[in-house]
Amino acid sequence: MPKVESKGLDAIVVGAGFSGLYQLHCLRDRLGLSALVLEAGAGVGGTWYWNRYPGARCDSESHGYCYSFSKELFEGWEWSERYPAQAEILRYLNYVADRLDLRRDIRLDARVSSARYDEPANLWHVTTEDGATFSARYLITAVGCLSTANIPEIPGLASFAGQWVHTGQWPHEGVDFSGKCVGVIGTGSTGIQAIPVIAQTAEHLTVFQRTANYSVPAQNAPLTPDFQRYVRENHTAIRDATRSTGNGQPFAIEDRSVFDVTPEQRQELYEAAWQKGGLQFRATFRDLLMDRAANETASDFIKAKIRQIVKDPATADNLADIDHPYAAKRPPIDTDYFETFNRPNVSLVDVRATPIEAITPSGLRTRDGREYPLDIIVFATGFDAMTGPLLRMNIVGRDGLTLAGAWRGGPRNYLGLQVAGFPNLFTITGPGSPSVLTNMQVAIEQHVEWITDCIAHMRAHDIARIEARPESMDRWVQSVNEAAHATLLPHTPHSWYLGANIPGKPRVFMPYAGGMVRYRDICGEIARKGYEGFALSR
Ligand code: N01
Repeated sequence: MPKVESKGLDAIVVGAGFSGLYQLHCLRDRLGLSALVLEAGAGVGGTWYWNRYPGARCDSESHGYCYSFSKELFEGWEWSERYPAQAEILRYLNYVADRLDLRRDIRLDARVSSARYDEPANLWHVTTEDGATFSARYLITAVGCLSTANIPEIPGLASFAGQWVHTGQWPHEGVDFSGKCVGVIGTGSTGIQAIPVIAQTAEHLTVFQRTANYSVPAQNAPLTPDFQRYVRENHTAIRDATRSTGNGQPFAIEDRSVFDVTPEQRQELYEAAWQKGGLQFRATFRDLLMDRAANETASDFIKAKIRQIVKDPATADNLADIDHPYAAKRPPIDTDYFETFNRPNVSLVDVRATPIEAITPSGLRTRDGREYPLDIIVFATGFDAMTGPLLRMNIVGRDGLTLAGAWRGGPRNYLGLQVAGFPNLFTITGPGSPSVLTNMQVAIEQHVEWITDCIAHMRAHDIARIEARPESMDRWVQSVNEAAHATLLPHTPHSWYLGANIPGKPRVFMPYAGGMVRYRDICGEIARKGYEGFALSR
């Protein structure tokens, strides 16, 4: 018989990363509700708890990648680098958990295995893998968008005699690459961060690249005392900046077209952006993601850089043979990624031309019959993004409707926050919200605050249930599609934004591409109109 751990809760929050910690604080300390966080890991931190691979760091700048809701919290922490590394972000989240005294309402090692809505009782019953059950009026998922590892089904993996690891499930004790032949599969943001670091200690590193990728130098560096002081003294200005830009970053996209300047000026602007580094490269012109010809100027600039940096012409050709517009997939930023291919211990294999056929006891074989002896295989193969973490919780709503059934043709919801048939279930940064197309931190705060205000409204007006109306979902799905199709984003056939990295996953552009400012306005307006488009009942 499953143990009933708790019946008297107001809310259950799933996940203790950036979203779950803030949601717990809002529900418990602002609304005075009883709330419990169920977290699969043995510690808080979410993404930053799991992704401990070498080179893991944030690609948003540190002063914009932290909570902004509390001046005290903001001023009580000092970042050391422009882009904080995983260990520093994890320390930061532990600092937050302690400062807000959150741990007493977080249950660790508690992976949710099912969640079922009980209509007569108007409760969610949640079960964890160890068989414990919990019940609450509200169920809020704070499971992140990129937390379900994608380990491709390559024949023979079970026979591999060496060690294999996925970057999103990195062993806490680390992996020793010294003296080892290592293979990294995948050249997304993760592979691009990990490859240069692994190459420093591996005997030999073979990179298996299926899709060549753009990358711009991060130009990471320790923060100067002057900048640290500026951050300490400018909490409000930084918060306002991140809340006023479409991408939630503390920098704005320049209001000029690629074609407002001469080719020479454009080259100078790109060169300056390259030297400055980071995601700001994308902000050089306003039309880079809107217009293919505009985008080609940035793509060509980066491809030329790759050819300048990489000395072996065949390797340079392979790395620069990029088949999609710049930033139409999530644009990585790096430290010495292309330079790493000049090392004598690093080689590149094009697995689009010769796909991986099998993993053997001693390594990996490609379709041309070549064998690559390996001691360690690193899967930098990404995630079943956005829907994966939600679907694996086996959520069942009203009348036995499963979330998997409701989303058979792809995710459908209202504002990325609610699904018809699942009353009082809220999905922080769910598909259909800006999330991964923006600075996650800003998207998370907006969602948590909206959900908190919504629950406060329900309690103040004696409303027992809130649920998206089906017709609101239809309209919102259409808005999400229109926003995506106004950009170049849906035109990359192998993008995880479309679910294309997972065999059999419906091809639906998942995040909302209309920008954070517009999205915040829409959500605010809907709330002001008494939660228009939602069904509220007593
Ligand atoms: O995953 P990805 P990721 N055989 O899906 C390849 C965030 N992030 O972990 O493109 C061979 O982007 C796949 O090839 P293809 C960020 O939002 C943030 O790198 O599908 N190759 C691709 O090259 C990012 O976008 C930070 O053809 C296979 C790679 O594996 C998101 O996480 C840092 C394969 C997967 O790339 C995901 O990035 C890191 C197969 N069977 C990540 N299957 C920050 O800095 C897949 N691939 C905050």
